[in-house]
Amino acid sequence: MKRRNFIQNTALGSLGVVAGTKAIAGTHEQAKSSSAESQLDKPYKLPLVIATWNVPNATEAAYEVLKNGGSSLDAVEQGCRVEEANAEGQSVGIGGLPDRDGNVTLDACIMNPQGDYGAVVYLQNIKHPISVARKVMEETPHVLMAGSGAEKFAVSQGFPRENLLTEASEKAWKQWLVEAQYKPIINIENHDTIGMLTIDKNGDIAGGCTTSGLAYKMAGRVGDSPIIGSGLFIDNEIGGATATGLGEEVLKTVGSFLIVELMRQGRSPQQACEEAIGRIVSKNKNYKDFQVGYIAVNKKGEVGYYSIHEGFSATCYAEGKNENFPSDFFNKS
Ligand code: SD4
Repeated sequence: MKRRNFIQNTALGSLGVVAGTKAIAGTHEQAKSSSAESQLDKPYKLPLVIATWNVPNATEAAYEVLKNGGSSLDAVEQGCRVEEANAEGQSVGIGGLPDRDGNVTLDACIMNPQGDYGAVVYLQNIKHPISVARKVMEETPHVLMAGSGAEKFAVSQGFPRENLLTEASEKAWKQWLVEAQYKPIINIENHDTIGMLTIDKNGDIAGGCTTSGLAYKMAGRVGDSPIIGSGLFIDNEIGGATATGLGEEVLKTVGSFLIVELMRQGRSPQQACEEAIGRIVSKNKNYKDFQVGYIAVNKKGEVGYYSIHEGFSATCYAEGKNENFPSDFFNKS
């Protein structure tokens, strides 16, 4: 099933797929579904790729690199590039929905097993921010570059400038302008960010996160996706985590760093994702109005995924199988 259809078919508010694990501010009450159990309670054999949402082409591209003995860093870059190049995906790369002034602005970051980080924010006219983020990490003395400076740097590294506003996204923006109300239809329009975690056969972990951010955001707005510790965090001794959803809430709780630190203290990836979602829920009376989803892996090849609302999923390619799993979620009411 295509990602958007999957998201629409499991729209926010409908009930049921799984019996849940409730986690608020650190308390856990385990009651997992059978589908969650079969995937969440055993470590996968390495190599392994896991990504947010239903992105089989992206996980396949990443797994291909790992299968051929490539590094987790190369794998995550290649995987993320697949979604960036997909003009139909309206939250990543080309075809991303613009800000309210009509600019497509992209955010991305990448981390390698050595703990190095590179990121770009508010990048325009360049289709592959994940690769520019890698160049920032590898070719500059900096870790984070923004706007026109990042664009100039990308061009100097050989990235072509191109128009990222597709006809479909321009049409959607013009329609939005009629009322110009900023009310993101959470879980449908704004949650195709790809966050990906890869572990190579030696157990070395890398991660990437790339997005066009929230549709019709204010010009200049940057979300969690390119920010270390929020949209993504890797500690090769422990594991990694990445986020999708309302970036403002992920930023306020430094979600991906939190998950890795919880795993360091002994939580499984699943428990850590649930606790990080619990942290957001416990701090927001209006948690029913927005979605956040996390995925995580640990060094053993165990995975976890969890969200506030139904509709989130994770794609996992391991042991020769490329599968999409609906995520368990907090809001069962
Ligand atoms: C952001 N977290 O910019 C991103 C949005 C997202 O799919 O996940 N979009 O807040």
